[in-house]
Amino acid sequence: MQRRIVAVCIAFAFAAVVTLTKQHTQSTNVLKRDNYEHANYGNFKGFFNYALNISNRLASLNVKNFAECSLECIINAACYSFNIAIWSLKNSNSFACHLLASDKYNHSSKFVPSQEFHHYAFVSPCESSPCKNNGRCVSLYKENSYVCLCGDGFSGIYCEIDHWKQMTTSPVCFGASADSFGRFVAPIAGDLLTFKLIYQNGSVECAAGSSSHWGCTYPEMAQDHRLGTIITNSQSVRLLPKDYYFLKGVPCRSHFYGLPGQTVDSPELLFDNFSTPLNVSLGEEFQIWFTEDLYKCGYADNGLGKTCVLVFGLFV
Ligand SMILES: [Ca+2]
Repeated sequence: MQRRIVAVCIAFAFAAVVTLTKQHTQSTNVLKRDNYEHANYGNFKGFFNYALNISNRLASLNVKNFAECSLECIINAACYSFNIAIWSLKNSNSFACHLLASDKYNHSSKFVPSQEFHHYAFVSPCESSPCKNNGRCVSLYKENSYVCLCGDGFSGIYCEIDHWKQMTTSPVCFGASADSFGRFVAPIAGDLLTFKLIYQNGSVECAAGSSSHWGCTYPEMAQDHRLGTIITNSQSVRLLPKDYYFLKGVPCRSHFYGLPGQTVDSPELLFDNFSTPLNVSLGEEFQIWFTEDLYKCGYADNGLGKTCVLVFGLFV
């Protein structure tokens, strides 16, 4: 007869560690799934009145209690967390139990307060937020370890190496009319992948009452092509974004563009990458323009407001 050993440890948030054990299994790891020995265990941490609302639900069960839901998760090789109902189902002593194929570290935006569920996840080394600079932490539960997936411009085991260089020591401002472009010069030489502008203050206006950090909120503008802030060289020739991102075929509005993940009021404006890195020399000038001002297209109704930014460059 096959023997199944199951141990469940629960570390409640804001409470002492509680252990529910049928037969306790000593290990430093938080999770073991062994189909050969049928020895399974997992250490869970509870997040009360929270739920992970992701669509890839492995199973929706009705269980008698927390322990049953946790055991179902442990023995399901694809399960890494679960939501369990706070209240029992109507006219029943059972609780809804949702087994999930991922965790809150991979879906932090879907981890939300809940009046209906508590959330439980395997105790993770990602809980201490080891990945810097918005790097994504991926738990390796069986190894009791993790890896950091770094965003553009960062590297290192903890994404601690920052390849972004600040190119301006004080804010640069640009407006939307009267040739009110901003100007900055490269403080170092090197091969540049792209720029990003960090919003400081102010706004630009593409029409009366339509102001924003980077673009145009005029209602008739296409929703996905509303950005109008561009980087040029010292001759006012556009460098970024590349042609690909601009609206095609509509006079004047074809000077506006869309970039994935960027909106007219993003706290920063991250441009696309140069097709090949741009070789920049020390002291080389660049300009920041509002598109209607540069191309003299639809600029007459623009206000005099200016957006002020700090400029960063991503060097190879
Ligand atoms: Ca305008």
